[in-house]
Amino acid sequence: MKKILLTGFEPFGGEKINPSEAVLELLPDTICGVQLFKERLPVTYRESSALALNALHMFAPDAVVMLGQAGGRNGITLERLAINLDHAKAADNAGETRMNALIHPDAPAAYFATLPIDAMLEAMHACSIPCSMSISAGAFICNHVSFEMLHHLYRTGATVLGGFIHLPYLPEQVEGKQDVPCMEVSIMLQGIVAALTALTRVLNKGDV
Ligand code: PCA
Repeated sequence: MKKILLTGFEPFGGEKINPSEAVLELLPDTICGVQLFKERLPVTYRESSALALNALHMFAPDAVVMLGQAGGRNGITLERLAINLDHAKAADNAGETRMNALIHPDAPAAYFATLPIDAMLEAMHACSIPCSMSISAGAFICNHVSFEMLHHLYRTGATVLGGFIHLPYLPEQVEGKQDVPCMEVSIMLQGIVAALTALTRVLNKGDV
C-alpha cells in the first residue's frame, strides 16, 4: 500500500485556527487505496522541519504534501519552488525572527517541487476549485519546512515526491475585515482531495 505524509500547521499570527490544520483533520485515512498519515507542525523555525523530517522517517511515505495558510490569497496555490532563505519580519510562535539567513549555506538557491503539480492543478480545475500555481511560498515557516524537506529528499536521492500547497483564509478568519478573500473549508477539502487523487494516480502507476 502506497503512503502519503500530509503536514499542516498550528495557528499563528494571532489567529485561532489554521486552514491547513482544519483540512488535515477532515481528510480521510485513505484515498484511492493510498494511506494518508497526518502530522501537525509548530510554526517555529527551530522545531517545524525537525518534526516534519521525523514524520518522514517514521512513516516512510511515497510522497509528502505539506499544507499551510497563505492569508490574502484567493485560491489554493501549488508552490513550484522552495527557496534557501529565511526572511520575514514576523516572529514565529517561539518569538524568533530571521532575516537574510540562508537555510543551508552550501545548498542551491532553490529546489523545485517534485509532486505532479500540473496534474494536481488540473484535477482541482476540473472540480471548479479556485486554484493556481505559485512561484513563491514566501520566506517564512512554510517555505522553511518545504526547503528543508526538499533539501533532504534531493540530497539523499530519495524517490519520495514532495511539495507545498498554500490555502487561503477560512471565512471565520476574515469576519469584520474588508476585501480579504477566503474559502469555505468544504471547498478546500474538495480541492485537496482532488489534488491527492491525481497524486495517487502517479503513485499507483506501475502497481499490479
Ligand atoms: N503559513 C505560514 C507559516 C505557517 C502557515 O500556515 C507561511 O506561509 O509561512
